[in-house]
Amino acid sequence: MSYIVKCFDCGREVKDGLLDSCPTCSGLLTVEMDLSPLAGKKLKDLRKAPMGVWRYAPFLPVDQNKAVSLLEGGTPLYHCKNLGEKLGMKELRVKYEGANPTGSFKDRGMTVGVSRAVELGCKVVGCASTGNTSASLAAYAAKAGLGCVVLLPSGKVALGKLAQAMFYGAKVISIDGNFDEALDIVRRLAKEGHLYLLNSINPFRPEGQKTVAFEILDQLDLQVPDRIVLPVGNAANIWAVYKALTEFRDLGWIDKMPRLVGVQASGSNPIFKAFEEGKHDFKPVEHPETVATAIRIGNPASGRKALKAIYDTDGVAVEVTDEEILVGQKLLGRTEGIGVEPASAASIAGVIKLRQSGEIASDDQVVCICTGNLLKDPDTVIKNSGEILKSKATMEAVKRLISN
Ligand code: AN7
Repeated sequence: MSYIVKCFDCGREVKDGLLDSCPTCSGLLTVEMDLSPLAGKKLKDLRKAPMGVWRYAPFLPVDQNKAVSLLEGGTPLYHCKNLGEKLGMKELRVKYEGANPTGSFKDRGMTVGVSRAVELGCKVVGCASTGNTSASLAAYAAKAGLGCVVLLPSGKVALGKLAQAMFYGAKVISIDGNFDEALDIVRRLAKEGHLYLLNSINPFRPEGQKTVAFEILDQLDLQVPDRIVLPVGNAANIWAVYKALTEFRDLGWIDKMPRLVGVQASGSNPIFKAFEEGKHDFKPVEHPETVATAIRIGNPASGRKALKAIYDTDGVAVEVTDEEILVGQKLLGRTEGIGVEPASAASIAGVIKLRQSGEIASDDQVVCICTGNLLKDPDTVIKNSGEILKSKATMEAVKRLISN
């Protein structure tokens, strides 16, 4: 396990482990793993280890023996035949990240990120969050015995996520502003040494998040799907997936790349807009809004990485409305029994849209990454699931209701 941290923009190596951007050009940071220990090896050599993030330890920049782990990863890959049939697709699959320990894909990045914090000797970790990052960080910080500070946009964090951050003992600070403003503050706190930053601009976070793509390929016995579809908020996860794919490709474990589809909510769509204009950089959206509060982000920190991931794989960015997101969420639940939060349903809504436009063909093999659990956002679920029937406590009254 050896690696360097380097600048995504100027390529220079960065040695100071506490920086969140390049000291020379202020660019984004990324980890470059030395994969030479894996030369001549095959995926099956890793399969002796149980499913999960740490099966892929040779691809991760922290010592597995000192890892802070809650046994994350190893989530189901469902073949969605019912929904596929409705959409005229044979090979639609859902990678269900809601099955992670805190109910979202963030746990994959956090096991690596918090392990890194411990390695550096940091005592307090922190993040800004639309909810899931804070829930995950709070849990891993508790496990590691670290202090934890989370900054949340006031009134815009789904109830389940807020409950988790409070429950695991983080100092929860509600900011009178949006995620982008909270991130700006927490980055400055990190710079002044008040905490170790564990947002996904920390390049160790995407390293853990790579494992969702490793697992998809592992579960498909290295049959490369035509497309991988995922929601884009702060935009690190699509980069992580891209990076994972390039690593398997560079080892010769796969010989082609899936096309990546980044899905944004139409009220928070800077990456979609940049893609439409063929640009490699984006303009922030000033007042992001969407029912999918997890991706209510106007100035995605890893936006340029996301655009590279999309262009390099001959992929696309799409936008979906809140209504389309809620339709996708309900359809997945009611045809497959899979419950995901609105941001995750954006990936389903994206598939529906691209299938209708013909961009996705009926025999395309498609994997949707559904990033978070239904129970994260019970308010939205209850609002959109119809009425509860009320009854007197008698057999007759109940019978009347069920025969209606
Ligand atoms: C369920 O928790 O940004 O594009 O602060 O919770 O890598 O940001 C959450 C993001 C998708 C977007 N799905 O991933 C946070 C946060 C769910 C999410 C995303 C998020 P990125």
